Amino acid sequence: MKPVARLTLVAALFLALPIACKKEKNEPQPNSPIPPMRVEVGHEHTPAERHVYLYAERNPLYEGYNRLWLQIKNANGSLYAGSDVRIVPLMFMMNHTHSCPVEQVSGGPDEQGYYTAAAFFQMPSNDQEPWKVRVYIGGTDSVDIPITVNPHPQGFVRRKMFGGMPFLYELRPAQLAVGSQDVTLYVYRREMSRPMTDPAGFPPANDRVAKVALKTWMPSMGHGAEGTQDATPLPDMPGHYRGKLGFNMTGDWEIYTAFIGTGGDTLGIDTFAVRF
Ligand SMILES: [Cu+2]
Repeated sequence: MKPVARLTLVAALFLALPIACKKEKNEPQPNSPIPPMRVEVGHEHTPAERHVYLYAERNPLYEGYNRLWLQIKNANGSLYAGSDVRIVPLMFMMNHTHSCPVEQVSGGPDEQGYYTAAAFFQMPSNDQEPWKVRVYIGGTDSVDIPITVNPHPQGFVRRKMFGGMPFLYELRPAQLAVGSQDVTLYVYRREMSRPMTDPAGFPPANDRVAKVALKTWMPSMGHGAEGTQDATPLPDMPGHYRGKLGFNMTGDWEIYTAFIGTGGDTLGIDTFAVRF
């Protein structure tokens, strides 16, 4: 190596180092106590002339699990603080309308007037088939807030039949990098006895899925990696499963998932391809 080239390489390494550290610092951690960013995704007026603001962690939204916040202002500008607010996301498709898994608004707002909820959008919206978040306030007042739901960039939001029952799930690694990485799976199912316009028709899958067995594999080199742990249910977070993904080098990896039933049987399997 020529001295100049070596110098350039050393300089590049020194430049890359602080960037790498900084990036790691900014990665959102699954159990971070720091509240996430809130961005407005919609604002509509109700028949009772209330202003309803819908917030999420990003706009437009992506398929899969999204935390949502609402802030409601009365006609006189004061913050609404009732404990009687709930949401019903609806997708208006060509041939039918359906809802999705929801973590319902519970109780009143925080000190700044924000109500907290979450929704799992199982498919993206398009020009003819929009998603709307219907907000009910106090039993008589309601409004639809149109939202845009983009396709998941890596296709990690899936709908599949396992043993005749439709399941909806997302695989969300905290980060893709060498090491043992936290991964969250959001897992729901279709409850056929409930209408598909009711979020209760899409309950968390905890009554069917005991855990999600995980394995990482690098097909091009024929090896796996240490540091993988099966995803098990998070206490008090129905539908959320947490595990670890082990990667021992960069490149193309496959993540094998097996949904293990409460009786220890395998309900279904799926594969996710990643590259980093
Ligand atoms: Cu749909």
